[in-house]
Amino acid sequence: MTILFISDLHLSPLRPDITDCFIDFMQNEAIHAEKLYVLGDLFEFWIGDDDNSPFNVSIKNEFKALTEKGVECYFIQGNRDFLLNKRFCKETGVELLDDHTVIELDGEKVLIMHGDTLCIDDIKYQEFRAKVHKPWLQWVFNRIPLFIRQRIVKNVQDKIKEKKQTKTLCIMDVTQSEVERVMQEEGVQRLIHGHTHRPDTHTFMSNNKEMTRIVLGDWYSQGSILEYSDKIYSLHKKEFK
Ligand SMILES: [Mn+2]
Repeated sequence: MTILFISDLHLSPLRPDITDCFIDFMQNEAIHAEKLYVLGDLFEFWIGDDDNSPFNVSIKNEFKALTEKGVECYFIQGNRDFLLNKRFCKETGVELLDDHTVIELDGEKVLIMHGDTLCIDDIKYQEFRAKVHKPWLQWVFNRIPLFIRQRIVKNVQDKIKEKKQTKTLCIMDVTQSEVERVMQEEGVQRLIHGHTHRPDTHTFMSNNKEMTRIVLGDWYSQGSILEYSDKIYSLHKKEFK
C-alpha cells in the first residue's frame, strides 16, 4: 500500500517546468498509489471552478484519469486555491476534505492540513484569511463575471508579493505552541502539512508524548513528495527534466 502526499506545487501556465514534473508524477508515480492527498496550493491561484482555461482543463484531466483508474484523490484547500470547490471535485472525482482532517494510517491517527492556520504570529494574514473564508463573501465573489475576478485576483496577488518581501522569515513559519495545541485538540501524535515550504520532519515532546510533524516541500525548483509505504514515511525530491 502506497499513499502519497503533495502540496505547494503552485501550478500556473507561466511555469511549464513544474507542470511537466507534475504530469510525469501523476502518470508514472501516483497512478501506482492507492491514495493521493493534495494538501493545498496545487495552483498558484484559483479564481473559481468555472474558470475552464485550457491549462485548468489539462490539470483536471490528470486527476480524472487517476480517479478513473481507481486511485483515491483527496484535496485540502490552500491559501491560494481556497476557491477550489465542489464543481472541480465533481468533474475530477477528487474528494474535498475539511481544512483539518484526521485520517488513519495502519491504526495511527494522522492530522493533515495545508498549514497556514498554524502560522498564527502572522496576524495580518490571519485577518485576511478570516475575511476571504466567509461563505457569503465567496458566494458574492463567485457571481462576479470571470474577467473581473481575474483582475481582482491579480491585484491582490501583486499586493501579497510586495508584503512578502518585507515580512521576516520567522513570522512565516508555524507557531510551535499552536502546533501542539491543535495536535492535542485532535488527539494525534502525527501531523502532515505544507505551506511553509520548509520540507522536514520534526520530532518533539509534548505532554510526555512524542510528536512528529512532517512538512511537505514546494515544487519551485523540483518536485517534493511524501510517500507512506510499508509503515514508513519518506520525503523525496523529483528532479525537473
Ligand atoms: Mn500556502
